[in-house]
Amino acid sequence: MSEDKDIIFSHSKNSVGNSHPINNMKDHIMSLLNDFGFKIISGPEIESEENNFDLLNIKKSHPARQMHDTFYIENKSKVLRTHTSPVQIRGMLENQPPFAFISGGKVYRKDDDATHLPMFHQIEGMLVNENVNFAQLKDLIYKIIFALFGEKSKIRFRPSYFPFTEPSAEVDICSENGDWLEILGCGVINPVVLENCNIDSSKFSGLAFGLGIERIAMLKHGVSDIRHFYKSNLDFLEQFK
Ligand code: 2NL
Repeated sequence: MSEDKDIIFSHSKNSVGNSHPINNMKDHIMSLLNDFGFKIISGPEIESEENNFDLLNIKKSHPARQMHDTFYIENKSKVLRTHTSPVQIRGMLENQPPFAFISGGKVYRKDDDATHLPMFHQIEGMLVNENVNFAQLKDLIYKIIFALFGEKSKIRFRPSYFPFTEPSAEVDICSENGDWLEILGCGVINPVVLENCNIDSSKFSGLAFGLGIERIAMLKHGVSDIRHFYKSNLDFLEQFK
């Protein structure tokens, strides 16, 4: 009995645990956005298809909805959320603009390789007001990236497509060796999504962005395989103390 105790406590003599690098990065980004004026909201990881897809203008035929991309549960009546957007949908359904919300947490997709995992973390932000436009979105994204990666960051906006924003862009930053690395997606909220959430799109417009926390942590810490974060290897994890 006393021997077991020694074994159990042997490696915690001089240290208590520390928080995980992904949670640290999440807290860091969330508090930065909170300082910018975004209010933190949260929601469940088990979601309806309506909140996760339909209200976001993701059509029934969209490839993301297929069985090999999304975890369907409870007789296919529910999904494990594939992004944090359904939390933003709940925020829109429960509030009248103006508002600015962020949500962050675990999301689930049927992926598994060096840069994708079946569970990863996202942060999403959304702002709805009168006369919101793409120029304000660009300004906000610059401020976020400057705060995260420094004022000297070189940034590029690339046109992209998401069903829930129009226009949409993906944003890259230039690495030290000159490669462009994607770090977030963003856009002006599609008026269809606002109307789906009972917001008058003739009066209000919005902007939104989403980013993957593991991806940012990999870029910032120079980690090339996302799976390192989840192997519980203390030699790896203790580097981020
Ligand atoms: C990405 C792209 C994005 C959003 C997320 C959003 C949420 C609502 C309405 C409109 Cl409720 N948009 N979120 C918008 C654009 C991009 O994420 O690549 N994330 C990793």
